[in-house]
Amino acid sequence: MFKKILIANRGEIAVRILRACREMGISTVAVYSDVDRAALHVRKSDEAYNIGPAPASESYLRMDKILDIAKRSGADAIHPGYGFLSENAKFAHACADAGVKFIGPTPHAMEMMGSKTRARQAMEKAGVPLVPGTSRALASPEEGEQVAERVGYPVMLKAAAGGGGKGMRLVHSRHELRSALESAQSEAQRSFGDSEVYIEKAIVNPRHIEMQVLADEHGNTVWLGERECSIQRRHQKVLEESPSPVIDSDMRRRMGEVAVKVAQAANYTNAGTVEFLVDQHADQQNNFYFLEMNTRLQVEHPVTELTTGLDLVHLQIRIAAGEKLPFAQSDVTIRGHAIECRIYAEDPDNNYFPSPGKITLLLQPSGPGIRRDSGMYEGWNVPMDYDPLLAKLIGYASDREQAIMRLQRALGEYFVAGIKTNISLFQRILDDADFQAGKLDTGYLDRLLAKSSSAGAPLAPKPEIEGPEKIAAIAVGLFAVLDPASPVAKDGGSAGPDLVSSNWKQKGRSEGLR
Ligand code: MV4
Repeated sequence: MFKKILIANRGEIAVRILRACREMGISTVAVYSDVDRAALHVRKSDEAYNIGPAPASESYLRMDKILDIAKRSGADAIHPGYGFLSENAKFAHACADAGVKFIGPTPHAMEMMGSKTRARQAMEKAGVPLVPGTSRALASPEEGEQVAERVGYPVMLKAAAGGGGKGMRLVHSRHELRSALESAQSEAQRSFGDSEVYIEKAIVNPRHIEMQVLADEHGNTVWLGERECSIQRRHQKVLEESPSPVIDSDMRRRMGEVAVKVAQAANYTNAGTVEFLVDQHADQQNNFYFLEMNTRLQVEHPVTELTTGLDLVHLQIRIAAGEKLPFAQSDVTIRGHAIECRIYAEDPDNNYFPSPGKITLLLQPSGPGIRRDSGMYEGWNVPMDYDPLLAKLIGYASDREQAIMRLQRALGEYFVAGIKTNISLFQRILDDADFQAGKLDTGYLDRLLAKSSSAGAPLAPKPEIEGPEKIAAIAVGLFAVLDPASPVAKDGGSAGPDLVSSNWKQKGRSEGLR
């Protein structure tokens, strides 16, 4: 087993990985940028090293600096978390060259899944169900028109190097195709340095459902159940749950077996997620199609941990250390229901733009069936330089209804002052009749948000805390700000929460106007 692991990440996921290491008796090395000197992951690690200025390109994305710290600190493995270098095949290669184990799949598997056309070719060969379309770059608009006639409009143009929605174009008819192809190709070139674009039949209002897999380095691969990820906005997931309200045990098994087939066709090792689009037919059985495979631990992994009782980070580390999976597919049982809310530093009254600043008061939920994975603490300054995910609040219970009730209760206990958060959005989703009925697809959240804005004035946000508790919380916050001995009073305290760094807000605005 490894003695020391370097965590090449920040925020809640770095804390999550630190916890697993602590439980396993492995010492930890944190890395941090200039603005993260006081971050929670730095405080909780055994050793921490500065890796440069705030921009990720000068710190968390610097392979050379991170590998240098790994050598200097004597780390024998690196956990990349999600984002940053987690799906970078070059980095996985460089780790191997430096004699440090990369906790994740091989560079080969990462490369295959990084190219959506290569992945489609391999999966087609393996007999995995794909959305009808091409598995090669479109050579001309004429070829695009031919394929579109064959599979039927609407069609989706996608960048081979893409994923996550970038370089994607929905095309409704023949006369739109040529210009959509040109703009998709130039966006793909600008974003990825690769203009390759392919075509798929567009599934209208699909569900986005993904399957967790785990594979050891001895040829054993298992599936661990699905996560329903349809509630998202601008390709950013907001709430995920497991199991999906629309999948029965037969479809789950078929999807799980296809996901294992995908992993095996890629010679996949460690934790991975196979994404599917599920189309909805009122009259017939739902079809599912392979979309892409994410070659990392995902943000929403806790819902799978709760429904399977497994610790995915422990298992990732054990697999990377060369151990065999300690269980077989027949040992995996899925029990209960888990729902995750991604708590972001965002302003619900300002189109969910990022809202950085100092957390002046923080009251956090706990209690039965509640898990909280968080990277924030009272007095911490949320920087504007990274993804504004603050914490994940996960509700777990024996069934979906009770998981919803527990989350509603826990969200009411959350009190974050000094910055804006999207906590009120989750109260709305969990209170919504369509959500409660499990009527979800990838258009759900936009419809929910459109409902309140078309009703004129925005809905009054539900206060997180009511009555005397709220007054007490505000008083505590005021005293904290007024007390010169309080860490909260040191800087930004007198400026007030609404005057803190508008830099990020401006950045958010300019990106929103893109
Ligand atoms: C699609 C699709 C419909 N038909 N492909 C968006 C992100 C990228 N990973 C794939 N995406 C989609 N691909 C076909 N053939 C609809 C989407 C899509 C989507 C997928 C998952 C979650 C949210 C989404 C929101 C809009 C579009």
